[in-house]
Order: sequence, then structure tokens, then C-alpha cells
Amino acid sequence: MKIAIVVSTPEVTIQPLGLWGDFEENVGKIAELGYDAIELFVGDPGQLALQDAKDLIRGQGLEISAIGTGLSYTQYGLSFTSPDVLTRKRAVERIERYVELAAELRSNVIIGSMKGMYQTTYEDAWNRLEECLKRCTEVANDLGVYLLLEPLNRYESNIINTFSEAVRLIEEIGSESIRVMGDTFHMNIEEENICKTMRDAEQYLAYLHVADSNRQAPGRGHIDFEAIMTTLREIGYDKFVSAEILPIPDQDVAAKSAIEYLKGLI
Ligand SMILES: [Mn+2]
Repeated sequence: MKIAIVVSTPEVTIQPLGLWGDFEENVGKIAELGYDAIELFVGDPGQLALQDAKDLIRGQGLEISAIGTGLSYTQYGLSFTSPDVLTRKRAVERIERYVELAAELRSNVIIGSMKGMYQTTYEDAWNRLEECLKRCTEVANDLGVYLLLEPLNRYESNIINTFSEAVRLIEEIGSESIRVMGDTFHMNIEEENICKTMRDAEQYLAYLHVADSNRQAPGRGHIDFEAIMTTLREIGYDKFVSAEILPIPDQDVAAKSAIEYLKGLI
């Protein structure tokens, strides 16, 4: 099991659930704290100075666990369930750019917020999402990248709130290039039992965001991370656990307390 944390790339103008600001300084801090990897929070992949970022991260001996794409919905309004065909087309093209970026960085692409908040029927939204994701998996498959489908809680999206929906969609899509990822903050709201949910989806589970019940660093709320880490160990999970957390009391303290707490449980 390897530990990562969200860091925004230099072109991002808003605070992510992780570190923001001077990119070089943040990458140095993360390496110093003992993290294995960085999860890159990228806005427009076209605006990222890729080679610089890559050199900096590799220079610190860190991996790039995944690429977060949420800004493409929250800032750019691109959604897979939009009733507007042009918006969906642009959303697919945007993910294709992220997949190319991930291929360059030997990383994977998270699909969370870009599922959108639909205002049509569930069935229409499902079909639109499935069609878009099928197209994205073709590019992902060609480039050897995984798409990580993340269930979000009901206040952030109204489709794929649970692992069971995510697994059903993945099975319908029928591609090896799409997998499910968890986020303990969302799972705490939506799933009956976080550990059982992960066990049941063991064959599809490819990534995990960790945040406590209040979305702060693990250990600062009331989620049972001891049980979660035990479950991950028992199912032989050897992938990334990535801190996606509020900068409370500030981002440096949050980053430090997350790694210390998680290392204490491994
Ligand atoms: Mn998440």
C-alpha cells in the first residue's frame, strides 16, 4: 500500500482538497513528509507545463498516483450527463486529454464530478454517462491508462452514489480499462458498511481517497480507519491510498497529520 496526497498543479487558481500554492515548494514538502506519491489536481490539461511538473516530481522520487479532473466540471461545466450533446462531446475530449497526460506520467484518471448533476430522468442520465465513458475507455485502453470511477455522495452528484451502481455501470461498459475507486468521506454517507463494500468490490477496487467523516485528515473525525486499513490488508490491496482533505487547520498541518496517522496504521 502506498500513500499519496492531492496537490494542485501551478495553473490551478482555487484551493483543492489538498495542497495549493507554490508547486515546487509543495512537492518538496510532500517528499519530506514521507509520502510515496502525488495525486495531481489539474484544471485544463492544455495549460499545464507538463515537462516541468514531471521533472520536479520525479526529481523528488515521487510517483504520480492519479490525475484529478473535478475542476473540469466545477470550473468548466463539462459533464457526461448533460442533456447538451456538445457539452458531452467536450467532456469526452477533455478526458481524452487527461488520459494522454496520464499516459505521459504513468498514471491514471479519476472520474468523479464530471458525471455531473443531471436534471433529466435517471435512465437518460445513465445512458449518456455510459456512452461517454465507453468512448473514454477506448482511448484509455489504447494508452494503457485506467479510468477510476468514483462514487460521490448525493449532495455532489445524483448518479453513481454507491459502489453497487459503479460496479453495475463498469460491468455494462465491459472494458478492462475502467475500475472503481472509493472515497471514505462519500462512503461514510452512502454505504451501509465501508469495509464490506470494499470487500464485495475487491476485484474492481483500484484506488482509495481517504478523508475523515468531516473531510479533514484521517484521524480528525470518527471514521474507523483501523478497520479500513485492516480490510485493505486482508484483501491484498497494494495500490494507492490518497489523502483528499480539507486544509484544516491549514494545509501543512493537515498533510503532516494525514501521513503520520496513516503510517501508524500500516
Ligand atoms: Mn474523492
